[in-house]
Amino acid sequence: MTRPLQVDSFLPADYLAEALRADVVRGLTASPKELPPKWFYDERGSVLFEEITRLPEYYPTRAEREILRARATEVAARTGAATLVELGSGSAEKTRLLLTALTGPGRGGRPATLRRYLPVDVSESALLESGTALVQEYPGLVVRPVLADFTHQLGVLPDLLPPDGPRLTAFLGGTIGNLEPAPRAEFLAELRAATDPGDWLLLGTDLVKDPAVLVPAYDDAAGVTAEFNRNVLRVINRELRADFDVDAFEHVARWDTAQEWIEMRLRSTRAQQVTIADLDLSVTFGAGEEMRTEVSAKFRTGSGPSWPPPDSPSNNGGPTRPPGSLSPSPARSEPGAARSEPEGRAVRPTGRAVPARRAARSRPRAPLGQMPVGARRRSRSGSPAARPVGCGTRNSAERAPLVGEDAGMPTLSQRLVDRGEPAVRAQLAHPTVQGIARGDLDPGVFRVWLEQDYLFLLDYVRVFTRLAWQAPDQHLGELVDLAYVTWHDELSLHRGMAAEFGADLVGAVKGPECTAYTEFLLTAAEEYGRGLAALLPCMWGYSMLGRLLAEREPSEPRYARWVAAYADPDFALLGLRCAEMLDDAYRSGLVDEASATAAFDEALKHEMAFWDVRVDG
Ligand code: AVJ
Repeated sequence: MTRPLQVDSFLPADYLAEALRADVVRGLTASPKELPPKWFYDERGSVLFEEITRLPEYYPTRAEREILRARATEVAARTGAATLVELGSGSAEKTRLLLTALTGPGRGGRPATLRRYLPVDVSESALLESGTALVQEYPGLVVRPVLADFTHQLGVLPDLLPPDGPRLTAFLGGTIGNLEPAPRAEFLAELRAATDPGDWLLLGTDLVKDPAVLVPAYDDAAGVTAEFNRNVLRVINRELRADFDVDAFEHVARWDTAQEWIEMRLRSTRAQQVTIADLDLSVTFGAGEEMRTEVSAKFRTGSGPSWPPPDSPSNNGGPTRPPGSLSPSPARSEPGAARSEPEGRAVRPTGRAVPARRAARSRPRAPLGQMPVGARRRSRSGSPAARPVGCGTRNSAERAPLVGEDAGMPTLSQRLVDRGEPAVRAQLAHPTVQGIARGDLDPGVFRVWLEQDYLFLLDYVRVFTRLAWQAPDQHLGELVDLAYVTWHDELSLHRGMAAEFGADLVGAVKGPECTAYTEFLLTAAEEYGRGLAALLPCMWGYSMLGRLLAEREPSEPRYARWVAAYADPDFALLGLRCAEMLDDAYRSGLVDEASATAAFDEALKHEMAFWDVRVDG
């Protein structure tokens, strides 16, 4: 069981060293100067990138994980893949979502289809590390790591694959956005040549959206991306004995409206000369001279507007939706937002020396879709992500719609959310909410709220299960998951806080407000569509309230933690999932607008009243 992993290597011994030399000579003698992004990822760069994926501004990783999580089962069912090839597998963290779906029992207990997994990467250490873990986690799965540069060596793959069933090639993380149009076309042509009829491609890409969301994702407030950008200079200093003064370069991130890509650059803060000893090369930088280090292209779907519609006169306008809306304001940075991505422990950059091999880790990371805004439930394992492009599933921009389907027509959930926004804002005026914001709320009042909300949540979980019972097949898993996530994560939040506030969760008895709300919800949930509409005020409303409160930066630590939990983008994602199911239900005629609106409105009233909770008698 513990036989060592065999890595198939297709990289000539000095491949990476030679590639780095060639790229640096070419890039630094070009005008304007440029360096390819693949050299960011030595060990320190990889850690910095991991940190980027947890930044509040960097939505792509969370979005992609969320999508993968929601759709992996569907991908497994549609492709029936016998082999999963992953290009630029890196730590293969999100891959587990696919592996689990492809190896677990399928719908109706159909047998698992996946027999082997071929991660392809230029980092042997990354291949060994993740491969070894996967062998343990997925007994019976053949893991066959391939050390190769997928931008030039896709031709080696067909020989490694016995023709025993369809192959799924996954290229996630939005890494394809690093390729400019010409090399991108070449890469896709190579990929096509290495693909047989009946094979599948799962491509994760980020979509064009409001630059007010895009730019901060590449220019975060904490300066992590700036450090990541400058890291390429450290790599060259170390690997090629150069003398870049790293601190004399500033990070620049720009949205190129015409190309629809983000450009990262390093700007020389003064005139300076740099010597690269191993290349016998000396180059000068003028004061203010900029060198491009990365493009990250964003895409549009063929079938619908993402942001803004392709024929829109301007790419620079503000968000198209009002501030309370569910979708496009996504990553508007949420001050108190906790970075909860349970799968990634917080790792600090170590600055440890890096084995040369690792120097060029081409990781697939990233993006996809838009980060929603607005939900109450926390996701158990952060969120997955990637969007099948070749799979014929609807793609995220089409779903993203909460922004608006069919030429800008808002969806039902969007109409509801727009309509409900004032009522959520009105909650800010409630004395209890004010007390949370100011930090001087009587802990006794909060304790009662906590006990009541705990009792509320128990029934809330039952609402999800009641909806799951009626759900169309494609949403059954989603609703079971929402039930579980609420039961597991949110109730643990309450249990943790109960200890701090001396609340008695077990002995508490429902008060009238709580009873009225839960009775209403449980009744509404007897009808699938109505039930989903009734859930929205709680899921989306709490997320919005959390974000509004986070902006006020509550000072009392216990309240601040509570606020951060609800302001967390992961809660927002759960609300988005609920909204999508509602929209599906509406489209398929399971609910009409009038009854959804009535249920939504009534739930909103209960939300406000819930701030008055007290115990009977
Ligand atoms: C890993 C290339 C997809 O373009 O978003 C993150 C890299 N650069 N922040 C991206 C990146 C700056 C990332 N990719």
